[in-house]
Amino acid sequence: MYRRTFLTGLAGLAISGPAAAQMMHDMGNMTGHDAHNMMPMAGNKLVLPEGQPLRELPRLMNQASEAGLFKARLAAEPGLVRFAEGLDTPVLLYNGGNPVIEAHEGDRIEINFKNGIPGEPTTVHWHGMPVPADQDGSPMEPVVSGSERIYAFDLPEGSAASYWFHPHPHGLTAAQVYRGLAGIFLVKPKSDPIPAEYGDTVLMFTDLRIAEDGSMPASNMMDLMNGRVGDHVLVNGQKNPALAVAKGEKRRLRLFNATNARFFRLKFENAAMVLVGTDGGLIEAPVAVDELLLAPAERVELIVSFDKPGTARLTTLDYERGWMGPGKPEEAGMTLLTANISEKPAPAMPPVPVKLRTIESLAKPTVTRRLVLTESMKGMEMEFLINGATFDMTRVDEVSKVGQVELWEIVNQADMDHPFHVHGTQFQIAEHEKDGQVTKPSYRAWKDTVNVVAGETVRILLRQNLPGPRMYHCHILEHEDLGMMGTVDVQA
Ligand SMILES: [Cu+2]
Repeated sequence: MYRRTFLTGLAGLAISGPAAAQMMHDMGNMTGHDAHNMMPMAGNKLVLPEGQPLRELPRLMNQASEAGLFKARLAAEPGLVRFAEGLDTPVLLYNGGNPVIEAHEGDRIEINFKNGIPGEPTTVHWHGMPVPADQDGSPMEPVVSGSERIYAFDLPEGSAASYWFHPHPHGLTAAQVYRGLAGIFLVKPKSDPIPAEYGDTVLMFTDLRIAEDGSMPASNMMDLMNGRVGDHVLVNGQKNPALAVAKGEKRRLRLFNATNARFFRLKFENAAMVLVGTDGGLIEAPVAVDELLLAPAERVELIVSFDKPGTARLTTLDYERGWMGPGKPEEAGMTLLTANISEKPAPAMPPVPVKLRTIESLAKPTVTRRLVLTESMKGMEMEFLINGATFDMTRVDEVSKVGQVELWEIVNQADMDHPFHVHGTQFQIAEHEKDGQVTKPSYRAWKDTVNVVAGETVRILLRQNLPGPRMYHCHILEHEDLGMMGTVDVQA
């Protein structure tokens, strides 16, 4: 699409589909105060407390007594959270928070889920996990308000990784996620090559927009275009929390981008980062990194060495992701986490292992698919398209076969970056191509989400091991709700 054409049409912009219905509903209920929030307002932010000790997210307790079984109840419900002094913010939570599920390779999982969200369907999508299609919480399997269902699946060998879970009801995903619904799913291996001395710390990034009265403003037109970006990035629900470490300590940190649309280009000042894992678990060998980009829905595992006493800040750098229209949020200069490093040295720590695991090389693909991402104006409506179409639950876009290795070419012909996610499996990036330049990744990794930069083509290799319909979509959740999603039917 042409940005200039689009901007001249902005004042009369309308957006179609369920998200639009929600938006029109919200706009109809607008007060003067809400209208004030139509554009992101710098200098109008609530002050949130910073520097409090980093808290751990609550664990979902296993109620099963047999070995190899993880059984629990999970409910999505309204709740209140106090982000700012004296103000309660109405949110949606899983069991009153953002829980961490921890299980092991080989385990059987049985989650009895209840949708306690008044008047809205929801699902629980197990993002990145190799679960059967009918257990994956896709938009085709809505759980209506007030009802329950069981999600049951087995965790295969080799599936150890940092996954997460979130709602996926079509047209309502973005709002249910920014209102608070997300959790972490850690699958641990039988034996872990990362030394236990490093600990294992979850850092879940969310993005909060909060009005002066403590409420969360409804999304506006800019949010639907660019994805909703908040005023405050939170880590485990806290703004810039503090992590206490000793000089010489190494920590295993798992970073989760659970925001709707925030791209994090991250740097750790005064500490050394080594990448050891991606969306689908450990990579083959550690890779030292100065900075990294974490697009919406992506995860990384890092070993961070705190060798100099003082403070080490996890900060953001500028990133150009193709913002449309006014109100581009500040990306650079945020401090997400502050590590306070003591003078007193830590007990000697084992070195980072040289070898982490072996990742199979996917065999020569027998099928190639081409998925072209575009943005366009249809009359006064903004559309986000894959191969010229928006999502239709009754349409099958691609037909695949269990066990077949495929090359997918994701061609971004839009003006914005779009983080591309495939359900049901992990993939490997074969190459990136932009302006005729081809670059191949320097290490092999399992991924379920890859950022496709504006104007870029990313080629991925993938294989589905389980049958059924699977979604692929942009993980800017507003784009997904507006239909930047398709279905591949994997046949047995
Ligand atoms: Cu997108």
